[in-house]
Amino acid sequence: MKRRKFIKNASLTGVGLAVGATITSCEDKNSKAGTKENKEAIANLQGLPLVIATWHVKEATAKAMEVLQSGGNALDAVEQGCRVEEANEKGQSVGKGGLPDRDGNVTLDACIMDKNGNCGSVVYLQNITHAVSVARKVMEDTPHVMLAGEGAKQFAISKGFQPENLLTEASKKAWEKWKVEAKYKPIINIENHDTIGMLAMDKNGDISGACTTSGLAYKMGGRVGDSPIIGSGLFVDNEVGACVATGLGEEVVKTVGSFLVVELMRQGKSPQEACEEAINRIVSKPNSNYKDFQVGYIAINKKGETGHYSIHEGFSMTKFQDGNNEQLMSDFYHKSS
Ligand code: SD4
Repeated sequence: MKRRKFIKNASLTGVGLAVGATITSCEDKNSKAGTKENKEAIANLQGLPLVIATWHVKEATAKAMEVLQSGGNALDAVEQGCRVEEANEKGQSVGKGGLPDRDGNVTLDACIMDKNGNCGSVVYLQNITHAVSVARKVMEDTPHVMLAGEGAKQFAISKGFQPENLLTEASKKAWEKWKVEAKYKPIINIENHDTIGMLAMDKNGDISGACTTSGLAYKMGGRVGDSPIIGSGLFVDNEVGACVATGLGEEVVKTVGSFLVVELMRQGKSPQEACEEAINRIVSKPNSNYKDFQVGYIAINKKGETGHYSIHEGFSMTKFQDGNNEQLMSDFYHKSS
């Protein structure tokens, strides 16, 4: 990963408030959220719209920003932004071209969540590139939250998605090489990673999020990670903020990571503090082998402040705000080898 610059700690440039405007703090949110005063404060926010995403995905954030600038809402933005990476065959941890499981099957996990707390998710989806859009259809067109495997695929086809082979030649070759030794060891940090989690705040101050991945390379057949699990891979509470996770999903699920980050922000922590605390929960577990795996979080609060933090060096967040689309290297927990 090319490290243009190391921007330590949180991005402190939250959404600016117009003179005289006040905004409900996380601490007293319960009493004021949804009030006329709060709505007026949000209407005065500057620095919107705003998009953040895991890893170095400037084309995806640019697409999301384009949607927002042309009047689209945060939900449309995160869906469209994630689709860019799903369609990118070079990205080997999401959508088409994703690395397969140990049996050679590419299986996708994705979810999406809107400002009203509605959500949709697909797990173990095969042969459909745009898992995030199928997740949105689950949210909008079914009474369910989650569809899995063949049911998810048939639902997608019934909605007009075209089945296709997602295993590209490059990913097939990588899998064949892996099969020679067939050692299963989660990779600690993947350079130029592209499993994508995205959060957007539109001009009205409303937040939505999405997450899409082909999961861990060479995972066991049937394995599902954190990414499609609401509260683990993604959580949005439009009155507080939102969080999305990346890295070793099993560890995120065990601590319900994204929900934890949002609840910490509800209690008054900044997005940066909340991400750091959620990483601390993982690394401070008894007998944690955190030296062997990576987890990263990005978060946004209702003031438009953002945070990002990981266990190991190498994680980054892409942020698009006020015309700047930039990759920000994350601070990290494990400083010495
Ligand atoms: C998973 N969390 O399936 C995903 C993979 C990922 O960075 O995000 N890798 O566990």
